[in-house]
Amino acid sequence: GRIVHLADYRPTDFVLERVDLTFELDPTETKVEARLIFHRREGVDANAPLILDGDDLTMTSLLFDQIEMDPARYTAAPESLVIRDLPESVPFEITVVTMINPEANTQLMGLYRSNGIYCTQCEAEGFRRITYFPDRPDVLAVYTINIIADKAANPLLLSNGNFLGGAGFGPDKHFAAWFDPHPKPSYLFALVAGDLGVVEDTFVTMSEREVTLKIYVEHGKEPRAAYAMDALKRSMKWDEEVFGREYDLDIFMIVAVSDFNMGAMENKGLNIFNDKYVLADPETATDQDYANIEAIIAHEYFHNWTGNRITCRDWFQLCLKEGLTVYRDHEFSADMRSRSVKRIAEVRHLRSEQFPEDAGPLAHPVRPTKYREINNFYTTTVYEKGSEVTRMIATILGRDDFKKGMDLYFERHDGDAATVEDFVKCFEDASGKDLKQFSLWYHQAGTPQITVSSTYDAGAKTLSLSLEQMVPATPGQSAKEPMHIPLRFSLISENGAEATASAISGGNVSGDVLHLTDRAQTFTFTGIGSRPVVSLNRGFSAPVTLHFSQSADDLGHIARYDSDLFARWQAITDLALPVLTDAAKSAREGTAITTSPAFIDVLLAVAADEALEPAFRAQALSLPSEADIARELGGNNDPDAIHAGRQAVLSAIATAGIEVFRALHDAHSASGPFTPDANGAGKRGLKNIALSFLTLAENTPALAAEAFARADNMTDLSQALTILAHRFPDSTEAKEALAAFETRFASNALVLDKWFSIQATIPGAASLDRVKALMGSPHFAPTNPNRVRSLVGTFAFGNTTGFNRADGAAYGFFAEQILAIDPRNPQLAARLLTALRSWRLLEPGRADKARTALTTIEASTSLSTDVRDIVDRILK
Ligand code: B3K
Ligand code: ZN
Repeated sequence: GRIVHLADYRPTDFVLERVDLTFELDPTETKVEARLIFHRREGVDANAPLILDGDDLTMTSLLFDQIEMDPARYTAAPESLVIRDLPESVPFEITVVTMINPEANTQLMGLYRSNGIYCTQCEAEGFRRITYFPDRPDVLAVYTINIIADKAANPLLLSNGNFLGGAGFGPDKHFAAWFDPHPKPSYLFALVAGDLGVVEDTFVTMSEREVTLKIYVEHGKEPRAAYAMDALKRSMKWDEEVFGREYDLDIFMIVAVSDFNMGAMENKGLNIFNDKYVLADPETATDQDYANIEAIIAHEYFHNWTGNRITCRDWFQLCLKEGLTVYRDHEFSADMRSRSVKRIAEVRHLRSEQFPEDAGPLAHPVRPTKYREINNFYTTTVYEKGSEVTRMIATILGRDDFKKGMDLYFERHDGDAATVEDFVKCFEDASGKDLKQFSLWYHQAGTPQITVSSTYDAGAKTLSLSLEQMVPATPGQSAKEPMHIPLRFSLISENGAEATASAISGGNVSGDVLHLTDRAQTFTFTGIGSRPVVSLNRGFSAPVTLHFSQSADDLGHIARYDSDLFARWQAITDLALPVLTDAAKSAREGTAITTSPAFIDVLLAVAADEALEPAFRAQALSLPSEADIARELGGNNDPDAIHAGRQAVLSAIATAGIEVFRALHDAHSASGPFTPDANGAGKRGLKNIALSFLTLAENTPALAAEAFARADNMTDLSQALTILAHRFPDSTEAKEALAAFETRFASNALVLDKWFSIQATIPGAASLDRVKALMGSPHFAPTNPNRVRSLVGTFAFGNTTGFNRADGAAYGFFAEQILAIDPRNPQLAARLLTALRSWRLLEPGRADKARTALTTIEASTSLSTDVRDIVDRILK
């Protein structure tokens, strides 16, 4: 594939006015007739041909204004259709018929079949696998869809918009017609046909219109869609209340399918979901599953305004819909659950996924300027960092001006294919603030590093805070400009109160936000009576890394007294990291591992503090991950030493806190009837982490085996199984529990994904053989993305010691898997391959072996553009 540049953007030569599609569905020979009405855009050369995109298409007929087209006037190839000699100004109609094979579509892009259900995935460029089309997001049109299919096998025929009508068609077939009045780009087209069960409800909008809500799932699974329906209704209400956005069709449908490349897709009025993010009940779904379902249902629903009503001009603007919509779903979940705990989880995720991306060979700006394969740009940078950039706009503008800016955006750009500049301009116009320097967040890749030091002058009663920012070099961007970084802060006095300053100099501080805009700046606060503790980047107001050597006493003070729970959690993390990196170094050198008693004291005090919500305490007790420690160490890393060091620290905490953990475990064990809300989840979270520490302290599988036997919900059951399998993999208890779990859930593929993942993440070199053996399990299916991700993906992304075993055998296995998956499903293969993106941070022996595996992949002559793009960039 060639490289696409943002700078080359120009509008199409022809304007598409209408789209009428007729599908005659057949598992292997589906006929698609597309009637497209175009006119030449004003000012375009009268000789310019019409160029339509295709991907692997076979055309069987082409009409011009209903008459067969002279073959001299067009060139049809699998990847394009070029038509010449077209009218200079009058509209004309092209009717093109293509034949496609949904059954053979293993890429899961375009029209395919999943478990006997016809479904589509068109974002980003899947529509061109259905028919020839100007397949780009700035071509908006009104669609009418006719679907003809065998009636017995496909009682259900769905597409976007409102249902127009249906009838019988010949002896065995029937048809349905749908009309979507909202102009949309082709990537939002959807079609579903098959036989599914349905859960139905209604929602009355703020202007009192009744909307029919339908969630389609496999027959028999209807009860497991209840939570998704509840989340949908809460999302609709929240978007009205918080963003003033009302739904705009008579019906909103969600269809759950079992073969899907990602989480879900926001097709207008007809969202298609990976069934993993729809189906839930206490017996089969964990608290994390419930939280994910709530967030993803909301995310796709919110796209109706941020993505669909206002779409992207081109794919470089992807963060315009994704970053903004992630921000919206984060805010929704924060309102539905605990705001601080949600923020902690977001930041953990950002640090473990986005920071490594931004620091490695795949780093790119939130708004990239070039791509080779757009599907490789649905990244955590575009999504999560994009959300953080939106959050910073809200921080800089304040609540009211942010709301005005959003309202202006909806008013000014409804019906548009917009750009990031359009978006930012709305906030500038609404607030009168200049966001020019701030916009660098969209253009400069890399996580800003901020070095901080503070000096208190008791005589002068001043506190000086010196900050210096550095944005690291990233691929294609060696020199960076200073950014506008909004840092929420507080000065906490000895008694825990917030200190106030009489005057501030050296930079712009508004309210509790300090605006760092120069490369280096010293802010001086006067009138400070005693030395305060500085709490900086509260709530993680900016996605940066702080280098601020605060004393353990100061961090302990924040951990105990800060009124911002996020800052308390951050202080605990800052206390933990040096302990964990020291432990890793000791493990590497073979010297004794010591843990700071002061750190353990703070941690146990937080754990036992009944004034703090359980979910917060559970977060505090979940120490930084092995990947976090690796990032902190910064290079030449030995995953075995990191693991051993971390385990030693966990054991020391467990031993010191055994009574605390026993009390927590017992207090929350009889939790009463299951509720999936944040409160119930928080209690289970705390109980289960207490169980894992207790198990460490006692070093026997007995407690976890008991918990496994007693569990009445999937969270407790899978946690107990994880403890058994990860800590005592060879014990009878672990083996029996794994076997019991497999038997009990033999017919539930989504639950067995947990069984695969738990086993794939058992630490140690032996896990490679386990993963290989599991690939032979009758429950495994190499063509199903969820199965592949839960086994191979979890192993590569989540098992640092197993995947990085010193002999490099797992890298070799991984390369084989990538090469086997790629011909079937390039998107899946490319996504998995990013697991090797941080290979350069490994110690030389492992790095060498990882490079060999990558070179093997690179040497293949038949790679997809997707995998070629990733492997080339990772190796560069
Ligand atoms: N917009 C889709 C993602 C499409 C990915 C295409 N490779 C889901 C979402 O972000 O809501
Ligand atoms: Zn999205």
